[in-house]
Amino acid sequence: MGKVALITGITGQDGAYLAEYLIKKGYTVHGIKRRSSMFNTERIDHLYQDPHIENRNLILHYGDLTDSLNLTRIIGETQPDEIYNLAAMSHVKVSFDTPEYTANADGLGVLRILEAVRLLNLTSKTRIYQASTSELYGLVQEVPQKETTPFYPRSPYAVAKLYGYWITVNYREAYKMHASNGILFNHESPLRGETFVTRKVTRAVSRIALGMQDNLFMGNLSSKRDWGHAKDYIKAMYLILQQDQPDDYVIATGQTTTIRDFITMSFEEIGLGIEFINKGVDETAILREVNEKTFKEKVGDNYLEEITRKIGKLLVGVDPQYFRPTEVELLIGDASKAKRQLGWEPKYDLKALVSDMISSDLKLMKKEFFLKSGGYQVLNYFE
Ligand code: NAP
Ligand code: F7E
Repeated sequence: MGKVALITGITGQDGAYLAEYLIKKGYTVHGIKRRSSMFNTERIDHLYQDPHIENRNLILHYGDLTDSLNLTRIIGETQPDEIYNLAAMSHVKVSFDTPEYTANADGLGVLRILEAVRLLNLTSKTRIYQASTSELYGLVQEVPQKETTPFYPRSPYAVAKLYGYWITVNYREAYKMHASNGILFNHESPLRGETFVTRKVTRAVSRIALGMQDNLFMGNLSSKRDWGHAKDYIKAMYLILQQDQPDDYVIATGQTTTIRDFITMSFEEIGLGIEFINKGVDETAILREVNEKTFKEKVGDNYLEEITRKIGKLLVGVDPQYFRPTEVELLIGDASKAKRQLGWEPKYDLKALVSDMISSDLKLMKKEFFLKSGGYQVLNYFE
């Protein structure tokens, strides 16, 4: 019999990669999914199995981190060996607009899971992974940040996650539960939500290349992030729960990059050279050159003429609506402990991550472009 895992947030970026990873390892995976007016299972559709299939290895349950009765019932019914608590209102900027809900889901939600495991007498069976975050370091007190660096959260999201972090440590100490925190630094992928900065950029760069959009407006271009690939980071989650002893680990690449440089790298990936000029809210980026060979190879001959006409034009501007009331200016993690104790090592560097995201978004945008233009009419014609 393989192990049983329960993943909250299975419809999210990490949940989708982790579900696939665990199923490949022979797990039966139960996932908690919020009810919404549409399916919202795009990221896991390739793993979905009809409920009439015997011995399914992916089973979805409706649930919500704000509903303790429902969480307790699902945990009781599924009796998981491992719980990965990935569900959260995960957008830092949005947490300033929905602070109470964020505290409820991201803070109290963690307590609901820990307490359900305790009340169901599963403390010696069920191991728990809590999705903690580098946002806990906020106004950083040390560079680079490691497990012993003091926290200084800078958003309602980070403050809620601070409660989640400490309640996990408390249940571990009070009830001897195998409950661990992964303090993960930013991790991205083609499955990243469209409003996080990396995906916003790779989508926009792809659309600009295809002539679907003229330019892109951003917030703080100077903040620095330590970006890894989600595919590498979900492996660390798994490794954390395979240890004999529960513990807390920083997961990071140890490299940090400004948003500005991430944008430059993304345009470079398809052969477009941009230059940033001016400062503050007046900062813009202009298209300076097109490397025809790279552009043709990555995007296609058809789009070359139009992009060449954009040389000298504005591609990136700043819009203060994307600024945050309090910003996290710098994050860079030291994952030595995870490397040493878990044997964790990331495979992707930032260049490989950008390349993966751009190539995926170019494919997606070409499909959208096709459907919105002639392709749509052709499809209609056959309906
Ligand atoms: P994500 O793509 O935003 O996914 C979040 C998941 O949580 C989605 O499945 C979402 O469901 C679900 N969810 C939100 N509120 C819920 C609620 N009240 N009840 C049940 N489910 C709820 O986030 P991610 O990037 O995969 O991140 C996974 C976890 O790691 C999150 O806890 C995040 O805060 C944390 N984290 C992320 C990073 C990162 O860089 N990605 C770094 C450190 C920590 P819907 O699909 O219905 O919205
Ligand atoms: O912002 C700046 C923004 O929203 C990164 C979540 O997964 O990682 C994520 O939180 C930086 C910030 O991620 C735009 O001000 C500039 O400095 O991609 P982000 P985040 O806030 O770091 C942590 C580890 C988590 O735990 C969270 O769940 O980019 N920025 N211009 C912008 N950010 C966005 N979203 N949009 C912009 O236009």
